Amino acid sequence: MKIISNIVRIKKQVTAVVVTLVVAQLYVFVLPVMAIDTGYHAPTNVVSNTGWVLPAAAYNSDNIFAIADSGSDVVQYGSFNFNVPTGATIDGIEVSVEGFTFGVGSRQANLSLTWNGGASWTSNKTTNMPRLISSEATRLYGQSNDLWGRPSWVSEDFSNSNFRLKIDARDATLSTLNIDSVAAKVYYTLDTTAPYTSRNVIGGSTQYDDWYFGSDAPVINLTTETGATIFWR
Ligand SMILES: [Ca+2]
Ligand SMILES: [Ca+2]
Repeated sequence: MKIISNIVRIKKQVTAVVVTLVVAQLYVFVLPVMAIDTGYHAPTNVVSNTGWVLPAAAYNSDNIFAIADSGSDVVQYGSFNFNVPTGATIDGIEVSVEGFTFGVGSRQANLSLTWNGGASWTSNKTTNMPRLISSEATRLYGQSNDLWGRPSWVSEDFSNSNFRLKIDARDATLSTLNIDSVAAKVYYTLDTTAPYTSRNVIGGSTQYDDWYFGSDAPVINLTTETGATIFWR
């Protein structure tokens, strides 16, 4: 009896695990909002520069460095080529900096962002890049829920004409700030709640190419039962 009882108990546990997995999968599919990020985008333009040596070297991680080495070094990077969908809710912005500080002193920088072509700037975030005596490192500033002091952003703020990253490395010391690469990532949420459009499908296979998933435009083949209804915006 005890053996049978244990088997029954094990069966119940296995069933519970299977049910949990099925529920978890369904939850993913019916989630009403979609949290997404753009992935890291590197700048492709030096909009303005005072004092930095080789500022464009920060476009790529290749151990060729943009260098701040004097008292007036300020650079503005632009043209990140973001494609944030219109109407998305902006959740956060993250900036990645790869590099190190070197020499007498510890030159760091203030990072700030503009959303209107340089007319206004966010609050600063001060870097904490390591000294070369250890090694270079990639460090992150901002995160998935950090709006850099602004109450909100809109997708248009990330256009190439509006969005820039400023790196202000003015410092009186003899140390240098050496940056191998910079990049930025935008976290956003797509509104997948109403209003939806619905369509009754006659049946068979129907192809639609007007689905909207961020920057992609996938073609999705739908095969439905006669009488099924699909919803989209
Ligand atoms: Ca490197
Ligand atoms: Ca580089």
